[in-house]
Amino acid sequence: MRHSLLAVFAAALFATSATAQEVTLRAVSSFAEKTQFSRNFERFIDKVNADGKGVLKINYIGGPRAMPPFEVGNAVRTKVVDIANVTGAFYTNLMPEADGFKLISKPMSEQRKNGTWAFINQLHNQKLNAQYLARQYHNVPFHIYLNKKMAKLDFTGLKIRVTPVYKDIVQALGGTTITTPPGEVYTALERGVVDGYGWPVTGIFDLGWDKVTKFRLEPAFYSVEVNVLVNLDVWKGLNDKQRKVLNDAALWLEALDRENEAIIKAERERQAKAGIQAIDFGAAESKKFLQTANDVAWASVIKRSPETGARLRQLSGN
Ligand code: 173
Repeated sequence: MRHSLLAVFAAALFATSATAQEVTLRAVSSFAEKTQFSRNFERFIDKVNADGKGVLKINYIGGPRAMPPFEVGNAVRTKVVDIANVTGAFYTNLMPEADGFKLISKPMSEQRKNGTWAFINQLHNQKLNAQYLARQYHNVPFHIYLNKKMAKLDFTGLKIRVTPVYKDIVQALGGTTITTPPGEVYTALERGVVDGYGWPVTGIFDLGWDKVTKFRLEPAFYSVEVNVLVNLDVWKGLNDKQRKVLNDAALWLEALDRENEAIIKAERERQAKAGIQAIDFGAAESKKFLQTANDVAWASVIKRSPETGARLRQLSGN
């Protein structure tokens, strides 16, 4: 497995310099191929390859079968890959502030105008040796899914699969957390290693999790962020025409977020049809939950990154 992988990357390296004018970028996604949070990135690749004919091409190596999700950020930093589709939650080891991106839910059109994009791009330049090309899914929230019914909004006695996205709120409400990449969620549920998991409102059918999920806890919280990152040396080595192909496709990709409202509505209906019941403790409890979720997440970000975390909070308006 390791050897064949190395061969793929080595072959791709040679391909980069194959033609004088056209540049080929090697891409990976931190989510499984053809699933919810890879799909738009794959559309982006198709668009780049159509619009960039003779100028720039993306060679999609694949998802977690090609590279473990929690290694993707570092692979961009070290130029093991040139471009990647990855959530900040998977590279908080390199950039603690990335845990705060889930708290920024303004549309990207606004973030590009009010300095948020520029600030986050600077963080990526400095800490990840990367260009922050695009952010997707600002209007898709997360949930905690459960297999045990709760009597009140309290995770005491429950083991919940998390990433950094959900860790603080689950612990704040008494739960035990187990961090895993998405590829291990099904087995953990099936074997009863966990009683529930954090995940966005969309995408649970992709890997068959509906078969091992009984409840969806309300309310929805935070904001999904899946970013397209380009290694900074690669970015600087591109000419204006090549960068324009990527930048134009990035804006197009961000605008796909307009589709999310309808996708979320359909997904909630599909969950109901699959027998997944909503657990809802009402408006007052939900409000308290959202306040706690917001407070513990900012406290955690600002504790680890006092200055940059505070600046992020200011830009977020939350
Ligand atoms: O739950 C996760 O793996 C996670 O953190 C995430 C982040 C963005 C989109 C989907 C999942």
